[in-house]
Amino acid sequence: MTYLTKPRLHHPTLARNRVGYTRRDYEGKVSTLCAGCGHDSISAAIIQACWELDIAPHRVAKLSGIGCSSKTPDYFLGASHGFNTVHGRMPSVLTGANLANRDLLYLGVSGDGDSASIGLGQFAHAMRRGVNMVYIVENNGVYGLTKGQFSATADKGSKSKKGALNADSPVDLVAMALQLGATYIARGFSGDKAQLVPLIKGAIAHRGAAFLDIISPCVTFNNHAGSTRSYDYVREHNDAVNRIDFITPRTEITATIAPGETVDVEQHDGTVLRLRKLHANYDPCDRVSAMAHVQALHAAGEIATGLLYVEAEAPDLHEALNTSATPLNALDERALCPGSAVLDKINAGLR
Ligand SMILES: Cc1ncc(C[n+]2csc(CCOP(=O)(O)OP(=O)(O)O)c2C)c(N)n1
Ligand code: SF4
Ligand SMILES: [Mg+2]
Repeated sequence: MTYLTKPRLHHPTLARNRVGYTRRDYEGKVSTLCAGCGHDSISAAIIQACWELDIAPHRVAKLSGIGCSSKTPDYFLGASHGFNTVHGRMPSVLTGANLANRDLLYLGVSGDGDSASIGLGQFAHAMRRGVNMVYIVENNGVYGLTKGQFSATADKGSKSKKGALNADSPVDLVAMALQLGATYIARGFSGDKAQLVPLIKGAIAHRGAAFLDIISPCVTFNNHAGSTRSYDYVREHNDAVNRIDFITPRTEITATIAPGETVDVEQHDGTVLRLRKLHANYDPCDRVSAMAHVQALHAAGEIATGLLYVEAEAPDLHEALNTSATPLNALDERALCPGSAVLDKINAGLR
């Protein structure tokens, strides 16, 4: 096993963002994934989004499960907190960390095997609880790390590299996230960075459960004719419902756009998601019609991408549980252990 590190020196004139970091400060170790793997493009998009949003790397916690996709947090944000959990258990570890300290940005990175098979229950409960997080599934339709078995998201009728037919119906994580109550739901493609970076930025700015299903071809085991997750297939069937521009309060707006062509959705922090409509009747604020539209496109063999649903002013889990606004590690002993009189009161309230 090799652990390659990148040279620390960089050109002194590299641009710095508002918190003083260069783009290189958001990188991680050298990737050990196959050359051309879609997952590496997603890492690059995460790096770009965090650098452009001026997020200090030490304010981010990256969590993942097991798989090629779950290895990727090692390849970006090398100065952030990280936790590589066991297979399919990222969502519960992320939930616990978030409850202990709500001040960090929680970035969960998973695969279609990690989230749609062994971790399906964990995925579902993190969505329905509204955990404030960005949950990314790098979806290639196979278990890449264990040599290319069909995953639960593989389309019925699609073929493996050796020609075997997948007879099972797919788990559509976007449809599940819609049904379960996630409040920011998008689908992107690792091969379309111009679409992907603003989708990630919008998810970071969102408060609540943000889910990104990113089609990410596995060049080694699932990039052949007969696969519905190959670069060629996704390019030919990518049907974007909208194009998103992410606008911070300080962004200078230069383009003039005719009314009716765009919808602006303002999020709780003042950022605006400007959506240029590509499907005239698509309403990303209507959960039920979004579900019908996405499934109709899937039935027609198309892959709906773009910002599929957003509820801009969503409550998150902390609000529902009325938890302490101060991270647990910043509470003093008196607050953490307020004495037997308080305990007696709690016990009395439970009788
Ligand atoms: C408890 C457990 N069961 C099975 C495995 C074997 N295993 C490792 S990765 C993986 C699937 C990974 O697929 P996915 O999440 O889609 O990631 P990819 O490699 O495709 O990015 C499996 C089944 C494991 N590591 N742990
Ligand atoms: S096996 Fe597939 S998913 Fe894993 S690194 Fe290689 S191309 Fe990527
Ligand atoms: Mg996979």
